[in-house]
Amino acid sequence: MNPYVSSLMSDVQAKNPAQPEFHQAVEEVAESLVVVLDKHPEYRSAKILERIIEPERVVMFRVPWMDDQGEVPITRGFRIEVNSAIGPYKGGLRFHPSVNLGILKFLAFEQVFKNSLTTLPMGGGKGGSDFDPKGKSDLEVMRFCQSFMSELFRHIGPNTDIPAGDIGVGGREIGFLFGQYKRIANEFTGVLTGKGIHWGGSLIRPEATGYGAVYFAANMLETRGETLEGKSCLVSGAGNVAQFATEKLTELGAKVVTLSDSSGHIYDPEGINAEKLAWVQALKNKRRGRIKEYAAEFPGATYTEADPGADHNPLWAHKAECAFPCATQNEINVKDADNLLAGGVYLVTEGANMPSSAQAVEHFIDKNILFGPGKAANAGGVAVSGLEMAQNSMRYNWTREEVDTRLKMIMKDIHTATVGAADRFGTPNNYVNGANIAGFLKVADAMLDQGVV
Ligand code: NDP
Ligand code: 2IT
Repeated sequence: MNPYVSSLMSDVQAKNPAQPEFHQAVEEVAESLVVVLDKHPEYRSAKILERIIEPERVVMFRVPWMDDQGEVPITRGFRIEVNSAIGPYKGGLRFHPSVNLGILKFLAFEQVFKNSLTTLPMGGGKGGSDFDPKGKSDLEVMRFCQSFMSELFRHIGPNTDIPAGDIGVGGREIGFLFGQYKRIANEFTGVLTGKGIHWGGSLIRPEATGYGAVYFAANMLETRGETLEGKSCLVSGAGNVAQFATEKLTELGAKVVTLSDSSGHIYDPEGINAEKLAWVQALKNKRRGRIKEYAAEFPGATYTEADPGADHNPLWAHKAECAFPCATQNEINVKDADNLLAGGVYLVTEGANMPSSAQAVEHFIDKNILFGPGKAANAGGVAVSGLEMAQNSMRYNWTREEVDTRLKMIMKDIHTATVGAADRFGTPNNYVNGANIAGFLKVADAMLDQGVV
């Protein structure tokens, strides 16, 4: 390891114990930036990276609520406001039992670079709770959201910090959160994104992360004179990002053969066409069922139960050309990376945040495959959140086509900036370095301009 990174990481680990995902995210960025900091001693002496690593503010609070049995579960709420150099804090809320300080700090840290790449004026933040929406009634989810917002509201605002969705937070949760914010603040503002279409939401926001990841993949393939048409694709997850990645891939002539949830994955060699996807969307978004049911519904498809003790995920062992991890962090370990490469995959586009372990990323880069890291490839979601904020400020709505055209342009700009920075700093085709460097430079220059704050 580079001596600067090694000393930085000892400090980060000492100051932030038991936060492995945060350490992983910081180390990757620091490794990419060594060459930049060598060329620009002004960033090093102003401690720009060290300052970005230390969140501007961390809020942690109690969220008591009452379940349908009259019990009072105590859950924990968080909002991590990492950096506001180029705009108000912006980033999603995650409701999942695995949520803790370290996971949200990694997500908020990544968000700073991602938001910078979008070309829009947004700083970085993230929040959430260890509340598990799975198996809860709508009323339980509403009571939880109201309690959560009763504290969160004092830390956010349309010019301060604008949360949105992430794992476990979709249209239903954003609705309950917005209702409570509006009631407390007595203001109808664009304080959250991912809102309903008739109350301030933007067209294409639900689709944006998945669509954007596919546009990014198409841009990557274009550098090799190829398109997605006819390509066989592995997609993980079955939530927001996975659903709309599948929709766009199918529309562009690719064949998606897998989907998953935390219980297991389905493999459909015929491909998950529009009609089957509509069934999955009803299953997941309305009935809130499990992906296992797909195999019973569609003959020819198989279901494989997840084995938490296994050293690899069999989803990544199917033969294909492209892979779109769209579930969660570290879902591709080094064995999975080997399986992907052995199965013929030469494009990995991360719809999820940090779905590939550090070692898996190393394998992809070593083999010189097209590897699109999440902070570039999945930035379409937050980009359209930025467009939702713009529309809210104008009190006007763009059409579906207008938003989609802007999303395509933004993904293209992110691709160009990423490839350009990788080239300029001596690691051509390395999208990891390119995204980290391009995302960093804009924030770093803004921080230099704004003095020691
Ligand atoms: P959803 O809650 O809609 O879906 C998440 C999916 O991933 C579900 O199928 C879920 O299965 C699965 N999953 C979640 N946690 C795990 C786990 N620990 N192990 C295995 N499977 C898991 O979330 P999104 O689709 O919104 O988010 C997916 C990923 O994309 C996350 O990494 C998120 O941070 C990232 N992302 C999301 C954006 C957005 O706009 N929504 C924007 C950019 C990135 P199950 O139902 O069993 O839990
Ligand atoms: O990880 C992410 O970029 C998101 N969950 C979306 C954030 C947003 O503010 O739209």
